[in-house]
Amino acid sequence: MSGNQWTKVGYRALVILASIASTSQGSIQVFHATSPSNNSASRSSWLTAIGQSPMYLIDFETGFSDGQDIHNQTLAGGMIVSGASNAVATVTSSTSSLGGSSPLDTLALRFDDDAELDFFANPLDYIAFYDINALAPAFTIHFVGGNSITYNGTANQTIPRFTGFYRNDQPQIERVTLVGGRSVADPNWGIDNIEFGTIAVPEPALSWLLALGGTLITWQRKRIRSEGRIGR
Ligand SMILES: [Ca+2]
Ligand SMILES: [Ca+2]
Repeated sequence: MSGNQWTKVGYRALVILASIASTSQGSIQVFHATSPSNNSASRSSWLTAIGQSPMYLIDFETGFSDGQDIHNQTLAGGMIVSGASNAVATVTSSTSSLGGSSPLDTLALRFDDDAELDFFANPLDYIAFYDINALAPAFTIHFVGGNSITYNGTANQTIPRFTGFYRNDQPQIERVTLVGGRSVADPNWGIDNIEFGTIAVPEPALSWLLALGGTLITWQRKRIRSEGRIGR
């Protein structure tokens, strides 16, 4: 190739790199295990993206009882699981009500026939679930301000599968709708280990105080120098 052709190749590579950078920056990030053996790696990538340990974990192990209906109850972090009028959101240890699959640890949340359940919480920066024996769950992420995106999970009828979301530079997440169950001819499924929270940003007042402190120190040093107390 001539020098001119190499220049064109280099330019195209730059354009491609720029487009990759812009797409990764401008949209929500989804971490979905491509196979159950990929759960741990997917969750690690999700943790790296959010940059912290999740603020809240609801794993249904402590403070819940087998058979407890949590539909419309307020859980840790203000989480409310809601849905259609016939919604069933019951804590279970039964593998038969999870299509033969086991909860993570002892207890999980069983959805049964529900076509749709909504997870409401205070606006969130990140949220993750393990779906259990779900044929093809669809996650719709609703952002503050009204926009939403839908992500279709892949079939997993055996081992729980991790799916995590990080809003990136999208508005905060105010609701997640999970659709599965009877609507995809899969009456037995559930979820476990809901992890969610917000990412703390520095308090404006604190940033302002730090800036003011820096200015005062600089001013004090200048004053001391001008008075000849240091630098001789
Ligand atoms: Ca559990
Ligand atoms: Ca199932």
